[in-house]
Amino acid sequence: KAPSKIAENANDKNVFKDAVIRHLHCTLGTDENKANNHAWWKATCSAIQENVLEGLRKTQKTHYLNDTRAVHYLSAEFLMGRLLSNNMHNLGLFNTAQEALKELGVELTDIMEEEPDMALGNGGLGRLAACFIDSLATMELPAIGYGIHYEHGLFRQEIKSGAQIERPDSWRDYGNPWEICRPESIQEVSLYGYVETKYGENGRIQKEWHPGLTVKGVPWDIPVVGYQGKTVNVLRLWQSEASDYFNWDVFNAGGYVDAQRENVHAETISKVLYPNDETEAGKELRLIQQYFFCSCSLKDIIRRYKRAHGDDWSRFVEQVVIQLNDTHPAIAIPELMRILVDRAELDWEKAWNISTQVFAYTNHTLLPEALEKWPARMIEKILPRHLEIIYEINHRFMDLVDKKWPGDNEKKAKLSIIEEGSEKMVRMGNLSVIGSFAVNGVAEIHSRLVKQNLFPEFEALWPGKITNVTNGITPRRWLKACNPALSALIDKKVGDDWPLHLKKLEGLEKHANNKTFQKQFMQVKQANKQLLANEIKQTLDIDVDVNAIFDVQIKRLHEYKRQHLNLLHIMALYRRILENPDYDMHPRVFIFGAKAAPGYRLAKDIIYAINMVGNKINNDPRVKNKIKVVFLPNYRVSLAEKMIPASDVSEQISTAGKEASGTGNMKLALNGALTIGTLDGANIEIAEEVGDDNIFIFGMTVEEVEALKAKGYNPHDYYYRDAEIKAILDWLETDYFTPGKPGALVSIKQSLLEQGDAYMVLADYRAYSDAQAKVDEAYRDKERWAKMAIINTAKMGKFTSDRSIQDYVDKIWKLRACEVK
Ligand code: DL6
Repeated sequence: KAPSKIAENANDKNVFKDAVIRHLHCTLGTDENKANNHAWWKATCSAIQENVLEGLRKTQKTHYLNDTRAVHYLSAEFLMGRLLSNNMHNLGLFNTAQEALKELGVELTDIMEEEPDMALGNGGLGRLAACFIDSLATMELPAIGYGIHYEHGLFRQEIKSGAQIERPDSWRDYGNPWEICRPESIQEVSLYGYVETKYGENGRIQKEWHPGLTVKGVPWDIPVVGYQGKTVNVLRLWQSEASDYFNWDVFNAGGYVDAQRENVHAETISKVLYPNDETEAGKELRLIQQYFFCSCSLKDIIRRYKRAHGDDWSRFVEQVVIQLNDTHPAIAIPELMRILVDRAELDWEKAWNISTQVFAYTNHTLLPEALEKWPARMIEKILPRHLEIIYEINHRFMDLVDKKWPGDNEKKAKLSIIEEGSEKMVRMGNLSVIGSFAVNGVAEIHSRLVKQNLFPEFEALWPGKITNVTNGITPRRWLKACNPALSALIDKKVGDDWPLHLKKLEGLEKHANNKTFQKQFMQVKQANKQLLANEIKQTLDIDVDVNAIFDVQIKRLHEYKRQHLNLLHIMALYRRILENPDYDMHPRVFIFGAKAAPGYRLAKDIIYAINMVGNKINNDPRVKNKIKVVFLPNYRVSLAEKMIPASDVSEQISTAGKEASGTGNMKLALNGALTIGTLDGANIEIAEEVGDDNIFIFGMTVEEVEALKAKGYNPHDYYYRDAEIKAILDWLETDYFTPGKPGALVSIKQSLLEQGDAYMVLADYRAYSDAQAKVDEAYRDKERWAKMAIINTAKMGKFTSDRSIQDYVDKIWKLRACEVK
């Protein structure tokens, strides 16, 4: 008898129980008595996956039969986190699963903890990609995500004696029940070698690339289940392997050991995610990674196109749009040109015409150190034909620039893809703008700065090409799944379809003054705080009071994000308490989560400082628990899901003009945390939505930052003028927080004084401290705070990633939904 389908019996606990038991027996070869939590988790995933795969099959068939136009989202990072809870919620099976497992003596929340995070990304950029593919599936848009199947995702962070230690992340060691290997779709990728110039018929110059190495790209598919489970799209991640051909050749020649070495070389490509957020590494392997996944993905896209359209390229631009998630996949532009010109033998103009109607590029940062540039000689070594193509693209583009600004060599130098200097560099940002039909920033202010400061000449050349799509987050993961208690309360007030129509949350606004609702809302917050307090106790053995303000800063550690501004203020509060034991403040728990890039010295020093200062404060009886400082190690998606619902205050304190958008700001506000933030990134749009009374904005604006810089910023002015700043910075030089190790925290002071305080921490310090005093005052008025928190949740409708995706569809992709029956 065929087993019953869970999804067709969504409320039938027995069907669910049967499926889980069947997988315990038949997939895992164990039984109910022997199974541990890990086995139960895997069996539950496998039971769910049956339904997921059914949806996937139907979706793929429907898309094929309808010959749909699709978006191909190329991203070096997809920060997916865990999938079980999300998939159950999206399939509407969560409650049934929970009850069914309970009857089997298993706690769903316990087995969910068995799932390793898929941490195939660094931070905002990778998590955005994950939210976007959730929305694409939910909105029934034909889409495929393409990325890299890293064997090791972002490192696991341990804290030893206050300092960050990096450990490998081995997320697949015990298997991943969600992914499917597709050997039938393996692609070959070429590297190194040389280019031969030939003369074909009619004197046509032909280029033939003779590669020095060929590797295999093996696709692993992760199904992406849309909310309510109708469309199931795919995230296709490429894993590198030695090509069979090469291996056998060397092997037959007696070179067994050499063959193994080549194996290792090929497999290294997808071995590990580069852990640098917002810095361009310039390493050969990273360029190879980028090319590897772009080449595999393009070949896959073309294979699919050809299945329906043969060798007729005329409909390619109707069927295919490729979104480049930052410049990491920019090498796809010359790769498509190579395929069209060298392989398909199209004229350059025809090929360029196709190419420039297919690609669109998202910029995620203005930080100079994050704008990718590759040494031309490195590209020449790894991808000799691509460098020729890049030169040709540039040559033709320079002609265009000359037409627009005749004889203006300065313009040419600025716009050129090639940066001349002691070492010729290829600017991937310029290549991306030139090779795309649309370019977007990720928040209003960021897109404005992209136009005004980063690419003003491109804007003059192609007015309208640069546009804005403000980021968003999926409310399925970031409210429904991670905050079940608040979700249930919201359901009662505005109905249960807000996960699809987030603007419906506005219906909460009319209850913001209602005492009963305020109480219920804050009770949920309190309960979530208790869960986080338990986690803190278990992880760090620190007791925190849930009546204190939970003040949370969670994001990558970077000077521009200014975790050290937060730290200076914590030290100031501590000092005020030491000077005045009756110092009046509402108790606060400052909670941090942050990974530093392993080579980023100062970022690691800031983590160390937070831990050492925290350790001192947490154990000083004079503080009387008014302040606690908690650094939760190994910040990741699954930890964020516990921290965000429990937060009262959301720290979004970057230097204005530096944070492109931020998305943590949206997640925290959606869960009823109040933002203390600068007028930066999406904070500005959050402030517009919630109103000035429901957010704590402080500090310099972008214009003020620019003016101060132009005038000449001298951090010493603030150091000598503000006694508190001086005292705190001087404190860092002593061994007060690091007994026996004077100077262990001095690098922070040095960066803020001698090294010039690049992110103007001291200039914003006083405004920040004043804003924090307002937070303190507001929290003491319970009703006022509850009302503000409710309004924050109510006004987050704009920030659903469904809206972002709709903006991409309308402004850029011109896609149509395809209903899967
Ligand atoms: O757009 C997603 C995310 C933004 O929310 C952050 O503000 C921004 O810092 C981040 N950018 C990067 C840049 N990486 N590179 N290149 O992660 O993107």
